[in-house]
Amino acid sequence: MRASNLIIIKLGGSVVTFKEKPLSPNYEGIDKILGVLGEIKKNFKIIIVHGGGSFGHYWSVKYDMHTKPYPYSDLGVSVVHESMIGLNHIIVNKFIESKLKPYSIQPSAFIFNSAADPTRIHDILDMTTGNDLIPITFGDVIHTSENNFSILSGDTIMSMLCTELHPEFSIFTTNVDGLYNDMNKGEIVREIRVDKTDIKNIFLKGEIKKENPDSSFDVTGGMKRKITESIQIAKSGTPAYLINGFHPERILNIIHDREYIGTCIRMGSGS
Ligand code: IP8
Repeated sequence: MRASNLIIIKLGGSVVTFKEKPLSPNYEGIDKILGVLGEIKKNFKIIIVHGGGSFGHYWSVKYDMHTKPYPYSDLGVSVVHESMIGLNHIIVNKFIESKLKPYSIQPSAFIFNSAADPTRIHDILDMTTGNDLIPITFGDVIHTSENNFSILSGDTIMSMLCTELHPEFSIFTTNVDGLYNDMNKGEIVREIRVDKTDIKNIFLKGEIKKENPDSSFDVTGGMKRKITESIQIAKSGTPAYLINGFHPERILNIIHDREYIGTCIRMGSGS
């Protein structure tokens, strides 16, 4: 069943940090998003997921850690995890300054052995219902099994939350306007309708002709992962929007059913 007044928003690492500059939060980027959350909160319960940007990704590259479960360096696990807690701390404090009421949740509180626990996920939703809180979770390094760890993308957490909670909207913010059909012309794909096919077919249909921009250090798969996870979300009935987080008024346009710049991946075939 669709949670009609729930919105789940991913704050991309390229919005909340300067992705190419190690360990540098983008306070202006965070502030911009905060500027619209108060307005969204009037009509919606909100859950936030944020990415690793120049915190988690920077250290993951340094310690050669990836999404594949593996017995990575213990020190690497400590450092990557701590860097994500540090970034989360910065973001959560910015929320508090803005009088929003964040509640930080480490992914290990609801994800075990690479799978999300539905009861704990509904617990997170309850937090937005009974209280006036905004749960905030984040991409992280997480224990899988038998001393193996893996880097878990906030994009994957988005799909874990959305496929369980069925929000009305799921929004991925990045530093670009959406998915490009042709980067040279700057053309944005406005809508992708997901039928029973998988991502390969979407690429084959020629809807996305050129590589979309990715950062030089991104261990979780950049735009490609966003598309894969968005397709899962769309298949579960929630439209997934890929928009530019530096223009967060576009989120307001989406929820108020106005024209917006961005890409929507949604259920259904045809256009
Ligand atoms: O930026 C990555 O999360 P993402 C988290 O959402 C780490 O893919 C630890 C690199």
